Amino acid sequence: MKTQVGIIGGGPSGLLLSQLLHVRGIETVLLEKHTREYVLGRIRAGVLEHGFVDLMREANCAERMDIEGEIHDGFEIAHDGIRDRLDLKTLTGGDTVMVYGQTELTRDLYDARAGADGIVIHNAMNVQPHDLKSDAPYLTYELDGEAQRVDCEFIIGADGYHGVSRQSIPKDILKEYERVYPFGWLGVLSETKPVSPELIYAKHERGFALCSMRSQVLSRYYIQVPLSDKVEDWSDDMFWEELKRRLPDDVVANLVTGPSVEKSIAPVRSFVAEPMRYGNLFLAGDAAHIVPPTGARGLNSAASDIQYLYHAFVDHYLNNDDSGLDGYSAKALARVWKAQRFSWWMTTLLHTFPENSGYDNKLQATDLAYLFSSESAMKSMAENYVGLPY
Ligand code: FAS
Ligand code: PHB
Repeated sequence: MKTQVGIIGGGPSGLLLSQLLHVRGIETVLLEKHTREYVLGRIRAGVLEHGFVDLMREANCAERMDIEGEIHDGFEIAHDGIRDRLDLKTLTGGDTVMVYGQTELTRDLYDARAGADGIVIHNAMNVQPHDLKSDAPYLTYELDGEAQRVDCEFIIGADGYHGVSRQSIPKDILKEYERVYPFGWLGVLSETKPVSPELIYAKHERGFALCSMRSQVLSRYYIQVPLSDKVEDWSDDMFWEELKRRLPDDVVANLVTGPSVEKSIAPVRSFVAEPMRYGNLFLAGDAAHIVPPTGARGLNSAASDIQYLYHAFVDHYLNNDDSGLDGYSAKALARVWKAQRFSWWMTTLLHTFPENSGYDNKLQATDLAYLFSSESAMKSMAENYVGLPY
């Protein structure tokens, strides 16, 4: 098989790029190791920057999102028994975020690829990129035990943190930066009415909590738990009781609990791999970077990589201009590191750190008090949360 751009990974990064390039007449083949159902079964992000929303519209994939997604003008931070609101729309001069689950946008992207007869190959096993430094790189994989090959001009590594593409960059060239946090996020999805119309991030001495949602009948809650915890340690009742301990009384009064339809513990870590290009291999999304979910930057950082790659390939194929491809790694990393910084700052602001000294805890409380005492500090948080310019 021959194509212009070979893509490894059928998560949001790979699918969004495949669909955007299709809209501009650029051919792709996408190889995904799991089934579509397996990919859609992973419960992940929930908050989209306005830039991501615009990309979904440019990919002709936003119809359901624009109907079912919810525009949020702000969110709250609960601390010391009270709730302070960050008015994103006012602080940024009109920018907002969209609450629409990653599962749903991935479903929309799969449907769009199928509707366009896009080549998305599931159960592609042992995908391997080859000849990355040549002008004729190619992918091999096995399908139903049969060896297959895709000849392409470029390869996109959109295969997530555990994928094969990052491993294909020589160790003496690849630099990796990492910070592992001493806790995880225990998340529960419940078919209940959200406790509040907007998200509530809670800072509490027992640990961080987050009240989020997927719709008006599907709520998403998280609590910070020790790294040693296992999901089987937590019954639904134990989860709800601990969440209540970390929320202000007036929030608890509105909390509707119910059986978990999904329950999992996500590790909290920061990771960046540089460079994001090696020959004709380009890394995008979680294949190149991971952030703590606190700042809702993970999926949104993937979107900015895709935006840069989309314009770079349009310029290459339609305008005979390679400046976007040549500048991709530096440009993408500049924004990736700003998302890393914001995610680290918001995680440090709101979580309990067992090894913190009394002085550290006073600084943390002061950081929060300063935030809500300063218009400039709130503007800074707001512009990062809605998404810095691409
Ligand atoms: P993905 O990991 O989503 O997709 C990569 C795809 O490549 C997968 O489908 C995988 O099966 C496939 N693949 C891997 N290796 C392959 C191979 N060798 N061959 C073929 N295919 C291969 N972000 C937020 O903003 N908010 C959140 O609350 C949040 N929660 C998260 C919870 C968890 C448990 C995780 C892991 C991530 C979370 N994230 C969150 C971040 C998440 O949303 C990612 O940013 C997003 O999935 C990135 O999308 P992709 O880059 O497409 O990577
Ligand atoms: C979610 O709804 O899953 C979510 C929302 C905001 C975050 C993290 C996760 O910062």
